[in-house]
Amino acid sequence: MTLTKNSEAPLHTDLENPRSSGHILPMRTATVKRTTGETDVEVSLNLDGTGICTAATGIPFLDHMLHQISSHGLIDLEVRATGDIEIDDHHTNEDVGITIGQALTKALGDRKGIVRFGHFFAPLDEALVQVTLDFSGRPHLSYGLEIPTQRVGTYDTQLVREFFVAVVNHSQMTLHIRQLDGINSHHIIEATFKAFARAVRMAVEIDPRRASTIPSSKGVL
Ligand SMILES: [Mn+2]
Repeated sequence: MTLTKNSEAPLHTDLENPRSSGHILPMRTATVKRTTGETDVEVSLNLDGTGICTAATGIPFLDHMLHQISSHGLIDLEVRATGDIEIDDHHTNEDVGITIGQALTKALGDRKGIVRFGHFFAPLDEALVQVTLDFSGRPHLSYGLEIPTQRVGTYDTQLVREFFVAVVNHSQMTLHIRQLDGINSHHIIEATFKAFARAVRMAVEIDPRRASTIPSSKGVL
């Protein structure tokens, strides 16, 4: 469940790590707790992490996907949720998405210095999914997945869209998801989360040429 990696990692020099070149930047972390009549969710994340993940939402397939976000996004992510899964997974799935979106917003702060845009094509065997995103301040989702089965394990595949709607609305992200190929539902969804993770990683990187300005011609995101 929890992966740690550190002891063998080489030390970065100042030249290799833009976050340590010139000025010292704090780790971009956030913790958000959200409680409703339906769910209780706590998310902690570190955008400058190494992919350490604990995911315990009560929805095994969602946990598997959260591990993709962490591992491929190099985001340390801890998600704990209890919800009314005796009804179905809908509320818990959505509220995990909302809380992750809020944690992203909190960790990014004023979004100074970030690359802002991110994109990635992820293959997983026969599946190929493209994710393009922009931490624009304007929530928008274009969702182009055609998942062929109603369920993967016990997970309702309609909830993939619900998860990303929640993340988009609460991180104020513009997100386009395109499925270029794929037959197997598990592969299509997992390729989506991998592509999303890599696109987020690209977008939240600090651009050393941008220094600490806000990446918008309007001066605000
Ligand atoms: Mn898998």
